[in-house]
Amino acid sequence: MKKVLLSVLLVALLLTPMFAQGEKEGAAAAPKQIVLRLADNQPLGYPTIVGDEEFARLVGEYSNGRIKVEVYPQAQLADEKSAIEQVQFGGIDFTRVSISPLASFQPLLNALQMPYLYRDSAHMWSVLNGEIGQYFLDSMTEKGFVGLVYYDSGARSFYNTKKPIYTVADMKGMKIRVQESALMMGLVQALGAVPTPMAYGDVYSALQTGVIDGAENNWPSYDSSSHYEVAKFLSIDEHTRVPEMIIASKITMDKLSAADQALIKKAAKESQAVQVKAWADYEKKSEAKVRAAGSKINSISNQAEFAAAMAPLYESQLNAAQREWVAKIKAVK
Ligand code: GTR
Repeated sequence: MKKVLLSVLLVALLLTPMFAQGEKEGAAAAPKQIVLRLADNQPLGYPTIVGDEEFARLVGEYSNGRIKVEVYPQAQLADEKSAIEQVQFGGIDFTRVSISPLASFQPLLNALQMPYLYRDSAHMWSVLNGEIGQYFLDSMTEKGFVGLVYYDSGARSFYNTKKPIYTVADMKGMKIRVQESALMMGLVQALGAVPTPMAYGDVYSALQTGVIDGAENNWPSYDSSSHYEVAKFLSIDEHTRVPEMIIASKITMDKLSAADQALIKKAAKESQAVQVKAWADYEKKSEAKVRAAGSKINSISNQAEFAAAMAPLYESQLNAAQREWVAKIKAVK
């Protein structure tokens, strides 16, 4: 009996390392988790963040939790321009940005954000979600990015600390903050005002201390940045619809399998519906909030006057190829 027990023990002892070995091999074969970072300069709850989070959720779902996208809001990783630079050299995997600063990296994009280009939001979405939009997403590859999806960003108007703007003459000499974009500088100059390019996060104090007189943005940003607290005059001229985009680093994407690249692209495209819905809701809430807070809001007297003042930008800021794209965009029904 003793002998039998001893041999059982011996066999068990001999087998133990094999099992251990087997377990280890099993663990090594399990798919490794991939963690990717996404930078956004807007705060939690803002519609672009709602979109980013939906994108992250879908990537998690389609990869069965194998790929995790971490969303970093409020410029925690970098301000908008540096986030784009870091995505270009692979330091950050994704960023959601306005195409204004992105056009410094891919100038073709200016054709998508010219003043008074789109008849309305429906026209813009037909362009962006059609062949033209896809061409521009694909054009990001030659600059080291992968263009994934467009997000809504409404229309931009001017606001300032001094007075309501009714006519182009009212803009004369006003110091207006713009995004880091040659086109936006030109646009403000075309109105006789003085453009000051500046990172988004610095605008509040620049308005407060009088370094600038005003800025321009959409309803949700005017609200969430608290600019409405210091720049009480909002004059609705809706000079541009500037789409936003999630871009991926080409360096990151090239390291992934074709299947993983495809699921990331699919997740990004599908997140758009949630972002657009969040945009519409937030826009209404922001308008109600800033009105209740005492912002003085007016419409400019004549949009055609503003459009005429900005019309020369279609010559001075665009090359022949971009002008051809503008013609194609205008022809979209
Ligand atoms: C917002 C946009 C930001 C940033 C900002 C700005 O509408 O969502 O990404 O571009 O405008 O004016 O800097």
